Amino acid sequence: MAWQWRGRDDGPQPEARRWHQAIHPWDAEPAERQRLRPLVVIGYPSDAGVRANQGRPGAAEGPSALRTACSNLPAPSAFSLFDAGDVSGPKDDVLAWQRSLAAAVAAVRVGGGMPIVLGGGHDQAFGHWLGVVEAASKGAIVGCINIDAHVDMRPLTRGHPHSGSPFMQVHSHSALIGAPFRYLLLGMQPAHNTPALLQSAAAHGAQIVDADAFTPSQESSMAAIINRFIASVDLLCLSLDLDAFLASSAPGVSAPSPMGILPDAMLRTVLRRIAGSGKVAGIELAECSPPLDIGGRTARLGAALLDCVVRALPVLP
Ligand SMILES: [Mn+2]
Repeated sequence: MAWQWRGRDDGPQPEARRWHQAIHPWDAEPAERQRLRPLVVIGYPSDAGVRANQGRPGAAEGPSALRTACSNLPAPSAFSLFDAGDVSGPKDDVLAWQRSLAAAVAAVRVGGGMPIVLGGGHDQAFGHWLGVVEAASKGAIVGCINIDAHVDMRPLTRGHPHSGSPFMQVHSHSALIGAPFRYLLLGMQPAHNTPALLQSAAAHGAQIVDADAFTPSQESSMAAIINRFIASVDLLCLSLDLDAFLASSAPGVSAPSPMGILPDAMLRTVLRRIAGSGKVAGIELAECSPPLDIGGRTARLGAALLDCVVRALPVLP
């Protein structure tokens, strides 16, 4: 993978630096890692799961567009930045891609870093979660908060995972290892999920909050739901599916949401509440599809979401 980080250069002083000036390969010298908590980018350049879910392809190009969009973000002063490169897998073998991502995420966790997965089809969410579980101490409860228009708990297709099934895989694997299933979905669009899918997800233990809750009058009940969920887990994977957002803000996704949530102050409050909990063990941006984007705005939204989350992360792990 060629180095993709380049952008505007306002000089080397710390307060003028941008991501592209601060970021290093993850195999850089360990001394640099120890000074500040490392945030480590991992690319998941696959739309195999999207194609298997009959979606519009293009998310394989997501990681490079997101790196470009993040290049000019102001560099955080409280964290060091690294790029561990892209994971890979056989073209259509979604499970192999997920396993490859899990190994990369686990390696970053073991190395003391916070993985930031740039995707890629939302099937990545299972690999992300699995990697955090594999690196966590035995018995740790690893929950998922997913901001998404869709429940993403469809059954597998003849045993094969796809971009609509990652949290069903999290459920199955949790049962396999005897761990409780903790999944909170925020931003669900009733128009994009049948009652059967919603009932099935709820019966499996998913907590579902629909998009209408993203309004100031619901802020305190939303805060209570999020706080209660966070109290029920030891660690959290934060999944941000760009198709949760209003299609004019995020046209570059397989399945745009004409009535999606706004990337407004309410959303930022929710992101800060989650990130500020101190339990976030991994962050992912999913479904960025550059061939379907308009002027790069979806990738730029992804970068802005990441900036908001990173600013709210506690400095100490
Ligand atoms: Mn999704």
